[in-house]
Amino acid sequence: MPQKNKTLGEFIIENQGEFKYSSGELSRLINSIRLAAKVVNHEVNKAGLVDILGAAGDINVQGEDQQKLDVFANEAFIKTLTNREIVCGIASEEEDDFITIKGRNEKNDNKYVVLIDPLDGSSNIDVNVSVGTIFSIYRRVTPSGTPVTIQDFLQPGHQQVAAGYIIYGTSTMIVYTTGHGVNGFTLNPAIGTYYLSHPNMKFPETGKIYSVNEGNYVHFPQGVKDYIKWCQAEEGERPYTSRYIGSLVSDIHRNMIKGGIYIYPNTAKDPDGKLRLLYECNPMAYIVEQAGGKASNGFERIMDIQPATLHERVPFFCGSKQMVEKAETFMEAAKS
Ligand code: AHM
Ligand code: MG
Repeated sequence: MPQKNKTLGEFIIENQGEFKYSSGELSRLINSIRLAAKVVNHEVNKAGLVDILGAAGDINVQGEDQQKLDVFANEAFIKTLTNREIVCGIASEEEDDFITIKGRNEKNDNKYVVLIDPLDGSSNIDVNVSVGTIFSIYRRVTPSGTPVTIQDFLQPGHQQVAAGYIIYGTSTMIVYTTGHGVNGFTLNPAIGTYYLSHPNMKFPETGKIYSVNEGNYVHFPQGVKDYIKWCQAEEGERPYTSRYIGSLVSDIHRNMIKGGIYIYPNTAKDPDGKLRLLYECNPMAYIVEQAGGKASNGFERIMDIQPATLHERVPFFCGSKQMVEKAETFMEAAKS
């Protein structure tokens, strides 16, 4: 049982043994993500000064181009993971194709691939509303000593060895799992250290919050429309409360603490939904399940879907177990 007042660094070292392949590599990898997250956090916190310091696309005083934050975050994570030579490949929501990393002496002998959404919640970046980073880690399936292939990235979510998110909110937090529950660490910006603030996070079995972009209501499948109407009906604990930030990480983080459901369904316009299976849904599903919640596409478990392409999208229903199960009953009933 994790203790409070512990730093993330101490926690990683102490829990290294829990991981079945423990060789220190996964710990080093999570350490690198922790480092890159601090760099991105620093940049995200400066975003409000953009009018003073110059907007994306401008030239700054050093004569360098100002970057958009999502491009900055993408480069920060890729650079940190590449320089430390601990992964054999990276796939990013911001890149068309995966990146091969040969590693020490070009031996291609690193074990892990990382899939990352470097800065999610893009519509919130310029308006001082929380955004997040989402990451997912797998062991490669192709033999060590050879360059990674697409097969190393197209693994179903249940093969993840770790997943996490960083939330750049009123405070900055890292929340992650290696398959032994979920723990959250809050950054003390004065000294640049993350402290274990949310040990052993658990999704409440049920809740009163539903999070969905109701502006798309007319395009939703009938099952989702029916579920929303049920959430709004006056009976027992209902009507529920609607809360939608439009930042997946923040919406799910809040729901994990308070109890709730997040839905991004398929719509008439987007028949596969909006969210990406590999960069957004699988890592969030792993965290949510590890916290006792549930994640599905409305019919089947997200982490059992066999991905076919790197950037594929999937409808996403995720949150308190009983709420997701209820939504699924509406989806099933409206199927015929
Ligand atoms: P992004 O990867 O372009 O940032 O999009 C993902 C985001 C999620 O964080 C959020 O839940 C959703 O898109 C919001 O979409 P919408 O504005 O359509 O409601
Ligand atoms: Mg995204």
